[in-house]
Amino acid sequence: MFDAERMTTAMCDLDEELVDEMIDELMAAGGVGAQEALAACQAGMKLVGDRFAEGAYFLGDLLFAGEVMQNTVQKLKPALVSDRGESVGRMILCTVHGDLHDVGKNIVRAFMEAGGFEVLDLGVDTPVKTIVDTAKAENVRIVALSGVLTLAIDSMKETVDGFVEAGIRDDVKIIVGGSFINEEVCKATGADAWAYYPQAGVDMCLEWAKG
Ligand code: B12
Repeated sequence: MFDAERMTTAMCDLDEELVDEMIDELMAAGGVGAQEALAACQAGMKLVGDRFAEGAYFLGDLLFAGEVMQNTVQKLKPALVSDRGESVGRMILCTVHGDLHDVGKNIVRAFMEAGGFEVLDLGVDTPVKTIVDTAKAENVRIVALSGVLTLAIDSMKETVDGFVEAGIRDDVKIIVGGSFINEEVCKATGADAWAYYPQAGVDMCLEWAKG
């Protein structure tokens, strides 16, 4: 049976070898428990962040943790998401300006693509103007914003305001997501919805895509 606690500890200790070994073993056995493994890795990343905040880890450790997590997600991907094979529409996804974190965004992208969306991924630290201009130029009606820094709340609000100023707020649906997002934060940003779990985000966007 998959040992979630061991996985969390391995991720938190940045024991790349053990993380790889456990994920390879799980995938070789058919990928059963992939969702649980992802959650265990995320819990490990949270502890990495705590160690950084306490001064026990440094920026290089965060970077390395990000790489290990990205690799892990790539390996788990086939077991996490199943491709619908049909396009349900296009959407914009990005990390908001001031925020360079993209591990979570990339996981969301994988889920959105598996849900049938063609994702215009604008990357990280994305200026409001880029998002609004792309939505206009590409006639995209669904926008998903990611962020994990506290300052991302302001950036999300500025992005929503950017759509208001451009006179197209009513033409788009905006969903925000990230580690600190909740109902209250969502309201403060002026977004239409929020989600923590990528699949919940997909379900919301699928509703919107139906029109
Ligand atoms: C790895 C990491 C980094 C890496 C990022 C590498 C990369 N390619 O992304 C690097 C080294 C670049 C980094 C830099 C910094 N970091 Co950093 N980082 C982390 C760490 C340890 C893990 C983040 C992560 O990848 N988590 C795993 C993913 C899978 O989880 P997730 O991002 O939450 O995403 C999930 C959900 O939130 C959701 N989701 C995410 N987006 C969306 C969007 C939608 C639409 C939906 C539906 C869902 C959704 O789905 C995802 C999958 O389940 C966190 C710790 C933490 N607690 O988060 C700190 C953390 C976020 N970092 C922090 C800090 C302070 C920094 C720096 C300021 C450090 C510095 N002194 O320079 C810089 C900021 C750089 C910048 N301007 O962005 C703080 C933030 C504090 C705050 N309140 O703002 C944290 C919390 C660490 C801490 N405890 O102090 N970091």
